[in-house]
Amino acid sequence: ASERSRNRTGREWLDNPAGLGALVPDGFTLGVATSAFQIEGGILDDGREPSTWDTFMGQAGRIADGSDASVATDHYHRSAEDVRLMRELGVDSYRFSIGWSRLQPGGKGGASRSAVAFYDRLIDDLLANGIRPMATLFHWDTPETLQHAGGWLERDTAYRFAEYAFLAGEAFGDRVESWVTVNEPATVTLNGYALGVHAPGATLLFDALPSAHHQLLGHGLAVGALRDASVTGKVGITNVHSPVQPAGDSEDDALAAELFDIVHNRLYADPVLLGRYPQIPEPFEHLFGFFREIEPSDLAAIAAPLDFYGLNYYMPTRVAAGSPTDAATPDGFSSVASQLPFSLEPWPEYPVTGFGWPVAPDFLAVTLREQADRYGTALPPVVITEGGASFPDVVARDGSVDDEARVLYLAEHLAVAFAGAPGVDVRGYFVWSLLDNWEWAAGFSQRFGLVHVDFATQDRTPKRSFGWLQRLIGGRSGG
Ligand code: PSG
Repeated sequence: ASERSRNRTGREWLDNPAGLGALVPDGFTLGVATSAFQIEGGILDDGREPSTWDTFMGQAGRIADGSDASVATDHYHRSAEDVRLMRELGVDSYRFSIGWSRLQPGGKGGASRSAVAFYDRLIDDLLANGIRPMATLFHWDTPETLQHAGGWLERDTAYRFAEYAFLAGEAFGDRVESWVTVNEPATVTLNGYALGVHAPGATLLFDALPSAHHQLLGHGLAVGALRDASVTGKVGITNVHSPVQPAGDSEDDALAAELFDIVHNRLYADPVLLGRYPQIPEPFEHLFGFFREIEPSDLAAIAAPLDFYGLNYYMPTRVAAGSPTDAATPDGFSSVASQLPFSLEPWPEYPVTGFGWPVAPDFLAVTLREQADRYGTALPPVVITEGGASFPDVVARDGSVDDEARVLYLAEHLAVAFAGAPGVDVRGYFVWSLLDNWEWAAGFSQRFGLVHVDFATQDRTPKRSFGWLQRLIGGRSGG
């Protein structure tokens, strides 16, 4: 083992998952997560129309391995097999997303009957197998027709999104246990509109901020639309949180870290939970001019009461003042990243994933405490809606996939999730992901699954982590 991966606390659970299972709090939900565009394929089937990612993945140089998601894991034709895998795994819940341009092709009009039939079958199959459905409405697949009109830079997209949410609520609201309106608006704004490494590929830097506000407004209006559709399930949002640490002791590093914390974390959590945008430090105020255009009633809509707060945690971020010298971001090369007023620094003290992301379970505890400190009683019960890691897994000649590094990752993060933090009611953890899938700009080059997928044959092979989690779930007190 390398210097930085010695003494991993997860080692004590490697051969004793049931021992960790005994620490699962009563009522805690263990689940797995996926998203439509990353797994479904069938992008031209049954009247589905293109999303921004259909367009983006077809442009030269956008996807690391030159792949596209037209087949992905072929889940659109293999959902029954994938539900069987989840039943075998023993999870309580499955978080999937509804494809916007599949349910409502073109982003307008009524629901597609074949799409309703597909998600009906999936939901009914889950329920028949004792797995509670959690549905995400927007996991980045904006209908391309709406993008032609400006996409999330335009206020109108928020209203279109609420109409789509109502359709989904009407169709599935009697059976979905939990609804996530928007997944990671921060990533769409930063990667999609500011840096151009995700769809729609815009490089607007701070001029991307209206896309944040309009996604949040879409979230708030969608909460209302779901309630209007009389859904029986709980309603929440999912934000990705990365706790921020200044690289050094200087005043400039502290200020740069504060700015990054705002654009990555607070800009999305404060309005939802507190009904206001964060205070911007004076040197950066000029970058946030869009605030002056915000209608006051928007914030009331955005702060609609939630039944839970979805939190994705992957890693902390270390921030230094000054522009990055190369323009690589965690999600690819950006031509404009070198114009940012901060740079992201490495974490040499932690082991890293296939993406080079630090494996830092202690910072999951930090981010949970941060939510309690910042939001106090305004923080609803928290569901960790994603956590996981990519590694270059291979199927050995005997058919096994030994992803010990993923087992360690999960053991260490689950232990933190089970322990929780004062002032935070942690209700669940969803592993990203059930299957190796199409990892956005990384294509098929990063594998996050508990189940290995051979993308040529679509053969699914449960990895060591799958068997490990299965034994953890089986070893739960009362489970
Ligand atoms: C975004 C931001 C961070 C990590 C992952 C994402 N971060 O700041 O630590 S993307 C997120 C997404 C899902 C991806 C998965 C892995 O919701 O679709 O496949 O995580 O990248």
